[in-house]
Amino acid sequence: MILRRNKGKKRSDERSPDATPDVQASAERGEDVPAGGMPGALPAPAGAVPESTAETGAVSVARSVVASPATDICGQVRLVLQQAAGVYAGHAEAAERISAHLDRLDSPVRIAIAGKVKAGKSTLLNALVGEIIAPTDAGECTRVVTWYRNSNAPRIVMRRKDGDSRDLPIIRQNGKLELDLNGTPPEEVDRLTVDWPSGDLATMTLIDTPGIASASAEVSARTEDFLTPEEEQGAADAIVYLMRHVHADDVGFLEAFHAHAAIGSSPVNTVAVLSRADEIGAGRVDALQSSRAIASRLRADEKVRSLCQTVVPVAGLLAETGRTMRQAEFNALAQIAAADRDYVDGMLLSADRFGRELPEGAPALPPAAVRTELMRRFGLFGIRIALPLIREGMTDSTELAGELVRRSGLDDLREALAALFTERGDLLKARSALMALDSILRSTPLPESELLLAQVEKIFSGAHEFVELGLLGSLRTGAVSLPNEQRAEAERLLGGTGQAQYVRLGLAPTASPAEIREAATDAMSRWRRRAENPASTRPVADAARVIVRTCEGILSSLPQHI
Ligand SMILES: Nc1nc2c(ncn2[C@@H]2O[C@H](COP(=O)(O)OP(=O)(O)O)[C@@H](O)[C@H]2O)c(=O)[nH]1
Ligand SMILES: [Mg+2]
Repeated sequence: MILRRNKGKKRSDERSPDATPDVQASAERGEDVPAGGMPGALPAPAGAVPESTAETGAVSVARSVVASPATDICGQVRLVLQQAAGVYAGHAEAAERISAHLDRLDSPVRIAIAGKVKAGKSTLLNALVGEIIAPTDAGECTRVVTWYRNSNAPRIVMRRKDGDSRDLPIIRQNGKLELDLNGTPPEEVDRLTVDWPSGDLATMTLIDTPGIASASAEVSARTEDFLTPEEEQGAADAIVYLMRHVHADDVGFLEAFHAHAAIGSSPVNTVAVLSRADEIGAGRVDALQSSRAIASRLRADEKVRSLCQTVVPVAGLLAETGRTMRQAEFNALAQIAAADRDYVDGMLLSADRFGRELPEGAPALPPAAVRTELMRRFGLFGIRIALPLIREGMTDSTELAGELVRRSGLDDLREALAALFTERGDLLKARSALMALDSILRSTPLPESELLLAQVEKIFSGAHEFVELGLLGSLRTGAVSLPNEQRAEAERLLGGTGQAQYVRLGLAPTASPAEIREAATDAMSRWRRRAENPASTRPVADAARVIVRTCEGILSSLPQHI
């Protein structure tokens, strides 16, 4: 098996249609495993959204991770990295990269937020963290790749391209973290690292990127450099890709990502967000419903399916404001809600009108500057939904904030990230590390490299989690084709909508071990019949065998006496 990492080289032509199950089957037969079958090399997204949650785009939160026959993937990867560290001890650069990957195994999964300039990336990052720590809109810091990591104490470090690193001052104004490069031109900055105490960052490190195909070719190049790094330790384990309006070229970007094998981007580690969802239909109050319908169509689209695991609509601004709302903002909204309804409706025809100075004789309302700021924070849509809620009797700012977050779709995204990235974090980190090690072994060959390469390949093709991930990818890209209903079940069983056993088996979160056993036994016999059916094509039979093994894994994890 060959794990290539050729920057910019198209990979689609390298795929073998039945790659993953073949890998599994070949591995079982002890044969050499063919190229292209491993989850890392194959772009492959996971998980059709199950019927019940398809409307909201929610992916069930997985709470207990399925026990798999191949235990502790990180342990296996750590071992091979440690061996490699010994072998490469005399090669400073390689040794440093290996050591960085060893450290990475113990850190949270790294998720990059990518998409065009102004897609709403930084706003969404703030919404996910629940604090305004990423600069939005203009400003030089929005042009720099910035890492946000959980830490006990806040610290901001700027690493320059010339290797120099220095601390930057921590300035917070109006609840907002101000990033200031201290006069360093953004093009000379390699990255900023913001260490910030945050429960939300404890499970994932978020990486804000400047934007792809931006008006400025240079900013765009910086994002692409990040996403296709020469040094893999700079890479992310997973990507949230924001699409503001769905244009053909957005799909083009996703494809371009996947064409870069270096980034390790694949449908299994990419979630797409239909961002600024409130703007769909010019801020009408049913905007989010429309955005859900669009997301649902996108999820069903074969092309989109082959590029990402799911598509979630999110009104990022609403979410950011909901999570950081202040009492003063609620009070200002309450004053507007109490004023003459017709007059306020007239102001709400446009953002401009809402922020204008009022003529003589107008109702008593907050000053223009306050209204303009409300518009910036809530958007037309946010104000249009907040006012009726207050008029209907909402008096508590926390309650309003919660409602805005609920309507923003943020929870759906958080659930998707939990189910598909953080709960699968070890696997994604192990995948990143193996891909990086593979590249080091090939680019700096030593006498022992071959042996280490064989070990890397053995983990990729032998560890059931990787085989599952690879099969998920093949199902999403259509490399392995099943009838729709079977495909949805297969993806679910493989963890494509969440890792918990009940999610995989399509059961309720309250399912008892006995119910889990029954469902897993049923699924196992169904897929065993497919595996053994002479009418099944080879890829289908191989895929079915992988799923049977998944069911066996679930069953073997259950207490014996049930
Ligand atoms: N209406 C609306 N505006 C948004 C939303 N998300 C971001 N924006 C605005 O779009 C502009 C760019 O957002 P930003 O997060 O800086 O985009 P980035 O360049 O992708 O990081 C800012 O003025 C945001 O307030 C959203 O969900 N709805
Ligand atoms: Mg930004």
